[in-house]
This record gives sequence, C-alpha cells and structure tokens, in this order.
Amino acid sequence: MFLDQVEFRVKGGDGGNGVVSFRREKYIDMGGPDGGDGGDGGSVILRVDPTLNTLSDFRYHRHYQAAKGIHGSGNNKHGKSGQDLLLKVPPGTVIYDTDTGQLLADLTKEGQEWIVARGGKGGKGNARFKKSTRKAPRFADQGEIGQERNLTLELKLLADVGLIGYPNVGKSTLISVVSEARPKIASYPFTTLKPNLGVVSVGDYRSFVMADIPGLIKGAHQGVGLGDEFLRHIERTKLLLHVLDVAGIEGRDPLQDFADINQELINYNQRLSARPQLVALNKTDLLPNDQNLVRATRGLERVGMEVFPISAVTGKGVKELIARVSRLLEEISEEELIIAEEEVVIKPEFNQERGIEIKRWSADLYEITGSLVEENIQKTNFSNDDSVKRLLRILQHHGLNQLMTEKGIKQGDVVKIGSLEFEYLE
Ligand SMILES: Nc1nc2c(ncn2[C@@H]2O[C@H](COP(=O)(O)OP(=O)(O)OP(=O)(O)O)[C@@H](O)[C@H]2O)c(=O)[nH]1
Ligand SMILES: [Mg+2]
Repeated sequence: MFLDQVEFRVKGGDGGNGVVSFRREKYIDMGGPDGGDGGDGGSVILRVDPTLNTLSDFRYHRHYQAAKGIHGSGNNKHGKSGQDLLLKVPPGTVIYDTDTGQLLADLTKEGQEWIVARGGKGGKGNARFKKSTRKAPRFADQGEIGQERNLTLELKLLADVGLIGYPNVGKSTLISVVSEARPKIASYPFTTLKPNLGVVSVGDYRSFVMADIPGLIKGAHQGVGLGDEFLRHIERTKLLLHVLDVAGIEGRDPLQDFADINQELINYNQRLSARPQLVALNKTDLLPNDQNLVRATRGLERVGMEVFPISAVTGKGVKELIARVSRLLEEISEEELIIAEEEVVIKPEFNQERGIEIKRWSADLYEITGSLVEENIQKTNFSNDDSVKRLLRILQHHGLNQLMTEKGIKQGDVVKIGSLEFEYLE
C-alpha cells in the first residue's frame, strides 16, 4: 500500500557503424579513405515531472527503446545520432536495477534526470584511421551496442503526517479510527512491522495522508527494535505526530519515552528532529485521576510542545487533534518540503573500471573478457582481418601479453575473444 511499483526493460539505441569507403574521382586511381562515422545511439532517460503522481503510465509497457544511430557513409558523411527517449516520472521515484537489486537513483527534484540506458557510441569510419604509415585503412569501427537492463521503479507515496511513538502506545489504533487503514492492533509491542498509510478526510473534500511508523525505540538508529529502516519514510513528511501512552500501563514514563524517541530522530538525522511535532497523550480513558496527565502536559509544554489528550479507543479528543493537524499542515510552507527533498541519493554507476580479465574455462581453454575488451569487441568486425588486428593491438597496448603470460597461457592453448577463437602462438 505504501508503494507504487513497476518493472520494465530499457535499451539504449545501438550506435551506427563506421564505414569503409575510398574517394573515387575521375582520373584518380585510388582516392584516400572517406568512410564516415556512425551516429551515436539515443539514451533512455528518466526525468522528474511534478505534475505526475503515480507510475501508472508504465503499467502497460514492458519495453522502452531509444533510437539507433545511423551508419556512416562514403564521402565522409557521418550518420545521424538517434534521439534520446525521455520518460517522465513523478517526484519521489526510486530506481533499481531489477537483476542486481542495486539502487541507481532517487529522483525528487523537478527536472532531475537520470540516464537508465546509455546509447552505444557510433563507430569511427575508416577516414579516422588514416596515418602517414597507413594511407588506406580497410577497416572501420562498428557501433557499440546500446546498454540494456531491467528496471524496477518504486514510488514512495508521500505521507503528510508521520505517526511516531514507542511500540504499543496506540499508533495503529489511532490511524484505524481516523482513516480507512486497518492495521493489526494487539496488546503487545511490535505488532506493526511495516509502515501503514491511511488517508484522513477532514470534510470539504480535504484530506491528508498519515503514515504509522512502527518500531521506534531507544537505540533504533543503531538497529535496535526494527531499526531505523522506516525513518526514511518520515523524511518526506511535513509533520510528526508523537503518540505517548499517558496511562503508562507498562510502567514506562511518557516523558522519558518522548525524550528517547526524539533522541533517536536527532541521531538519525538532525533535520528530521527539527520537523514540527504535535503530541497526542493517548489512553486517557485508563487514567484513574489527572495526576499523570497534568505532569506529562506540563513537562511537554515546558519544551514547547502542543499537547492533545486523547483516547483512540473511545474517540475522545481525536476530532480536535485531527482538526489541529489539518490546520497546521496548511500553514507549513512548501519550503519545509524542500528540506526533505535535499536527501538525494545518486550512485555513480557507469564509470566502471576499465580492464582486461582472463577466465580459464578448462585446462587449455581461456577467455579474454573485461570492460575494456567488451567495449572494443562491439566495435570489431570479426569478419575483417584489419579490424581484428586493431582489436588485438588495443588490447596489447593495455598489457594483454603480460596478462596472458601471468595466467600461464601456453603454446597451443585455445583463447576466445568475443566470437573469435584462436590458438595461442608465443
Ligand atoms: N484503553 C485504551 N487502550 C488503547 C488505546 N489505544 C490503544 N490501545 C490498546 O493498546 C494496545 C496497543 O495498540 P496498538 O494500536 O497496536 O499500538 P501500536 O502503537 O500500533 O503498537 P505497535 O504496532 O506494536 O508499535 C492495543 O491493545 C490497543 O487496544 C486507548 O486509547 N485506550
Ligand atoms: Mg501498530
């Protein structure tokens, strides 16, 4: 209920191939190389559009592909690049690589973009390979294959109000009486194991979203209780509603609970602790007299808290509390929200280390792989000797020979690179 989630596949456009071509002119027997480059493939890009609030546009599409680059042609004509494919997502969209589970980005700001599948680079035409020692290169690069991956997008539904408080104080009971949410309620701690969301209607078509954030206890930021996992959910709330058991039925002191939970917020994130907070003193129906209530109210008011005595079970005081929450939400400026939005997690992902790796498949069968190899294999036309020689030259330049020696590859062993298999000769 907390999440809107979709999965789909994206692919960047393949780069266009470079071309092998030579100038032909009247009376000139053999002109110079004039093969143009292939165009780059387009990328698939996600961009934040604040007018969206669900991921439902993605529900019915399983595959998105950006345009390919056009192949180069003779007369030094370069192929056109493929267009990027721009997909709009609502703020609060978190992107994961489905296959590795890796968090790629957390998009929150208007206009923020993230490339989810890079287009392949166009291959160079043979005109680029001309040198004083090589007047007539008979090879060109092929375009790189566009990146392809499965994505999972998650949208965290934004809650306006986060319900916090020790286990068993009545958070779930409260959300169940003010909204349609029906979380489990029981008289033992840690009944609720995951945050629940409820929409609270306040008449006149107005409503706000409340989240029941369970599991907070002293030490939560160090992983005690359910840990701090759910604190992430309240980073985007505007207001915290702190529920205390004023009857202290488990012998706990509500003022101490209040202090402990706030200390956890500070430990987790200083800014979170500065979020506006109201206090609900719950279970007033169990109070034999006013003593606890007066003491707690005084203690809290002394630290500047606005306090509401309620009973989630009988409903006493709940209406007043909700009315106040609703009014306060309207007063909280948008600036407060921007604070929450600063927390953007973006992990660099495309700058993997370049490299060559040698895998041993059997006693005399090896494969040369690694990012540098993959990248250049894509550019290589294996049916063209010159193109293959160029590949080997590049790899040798990056220390292939030494690596092969280190790995103990010997005369007669079979070595694979891409679709090529050859016998190793020292
Ligand atoms: N008498 C009385 N009991 C209440 C009140 N509010 C909640 N309770 C009881 O307190 C117990 C715990 O309530 P929950 O709503 O499950 O508490 P919680 O804060 O969600 O607890 P966790 O999910 O374990 O964190 C239940 O037995 C409720 O019936 C109240 O206002 N008065
Ligand atoms: Mg609960």
